[in-house]
Amino acid sequence: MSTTALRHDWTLAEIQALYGLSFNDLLFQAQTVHRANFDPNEVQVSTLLSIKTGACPEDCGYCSQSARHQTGLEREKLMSLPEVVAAAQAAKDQGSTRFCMGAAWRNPTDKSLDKVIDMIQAVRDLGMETCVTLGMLSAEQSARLSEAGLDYYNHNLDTSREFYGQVISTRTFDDRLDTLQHVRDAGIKVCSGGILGLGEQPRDRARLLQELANLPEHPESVPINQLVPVAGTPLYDADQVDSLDFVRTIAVARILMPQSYVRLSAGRTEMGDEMQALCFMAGANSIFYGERLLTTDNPEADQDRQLFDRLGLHSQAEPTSVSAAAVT
Ligand code: SAM
Ligand code: DTB
Ligand code: SF4
Repeated sequence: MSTTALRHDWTLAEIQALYGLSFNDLLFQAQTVHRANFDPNEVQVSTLLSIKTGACPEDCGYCSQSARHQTGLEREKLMSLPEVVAAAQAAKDQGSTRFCMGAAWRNPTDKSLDKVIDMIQAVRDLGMETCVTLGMLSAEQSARLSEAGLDYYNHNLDTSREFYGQVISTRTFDDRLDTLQHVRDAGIKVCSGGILGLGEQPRDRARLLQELANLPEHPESVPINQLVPVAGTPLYDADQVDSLDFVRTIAVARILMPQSYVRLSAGRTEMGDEMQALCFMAGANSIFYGERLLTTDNPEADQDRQLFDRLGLHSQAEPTSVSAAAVT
């Protein structure tokens, strides 16, 4: 497979021009880039677990876990190590290659970080890749996670710099960039993307992708979430994103960041097989697998197995290293 040159100087006009292509031309370009860099029928499969749920001091307008929104979500303290290991083993048995642990924190305390580090080491011992998303990190905390062998840190930019303040007021866009820099400097792989359907304008989507693509290094993983509307959150009634505009965003992300995994992330329960097929055609090559995201539902594992079968897709795991029940 040949590879495509990586750029970090995309202009907004260039990105808007990609969005403005006819749908077929955009998807053809995205498919071409995808095929030059990846096996087009292979999908990386991660499983999520919420290790600490709810009561978050941040006010992200989309999130079920903010203490400021009345969403009826039950709060749960940090899970125990054996509970986490059991969930990771179950995910591995289903064919997942990466285990992503999320905590509803503004930032971890050093004491809670000790406990998360034990979890990371135990999940690594199962032979899985590890990812955590714990909120803001200092340079020192990032270095500790790196020493523990953490593979990925998830920290989304979510939307454009210009629209950010209308979604979250308790931290700034630059706070997000600072954490991404700490993670990168510590040598951990970066997972960073955003959410569509927050009421943003098409320009905000282009600006989000511009921000991600013009980081000094592209995030290795770029999750594109469709808002899962949660009753009680300020963005529950936000305008939905048009499904073809969502597919276009996947395609533009693929073109801007040719060697990154683009994850078709939250929102799949609302998407039909046809829309997901278009997203894979546009260059998405990663999903969350398993019935639960953090606090909301994801498609049943069975349904995803059928989807992979229908599309002739296979998971990144070696067929011999996963159980008979694994994703094909
Ligand atoms: N508290 C940490 C943080 O915000 O960085 C980690 C957990 S947070 C739930 C991880 C990401 O999930 C958010 O950045 C956001 O992009 C995504 N997310 C949260 N709620 C969502 C929703 N209702 N629909 C789609 N994506 C959502
Ligand atoms: C990401 O971009 N999406 C995931 C993961 N990274 C942490 C989270 C999706 C959360 C969807 C809403 C919920 O289940 O609470
Ligand atoms: Fe807290 Fe993360 Fe939810 Fe924001 S997205 S409220 S930081 S858990």
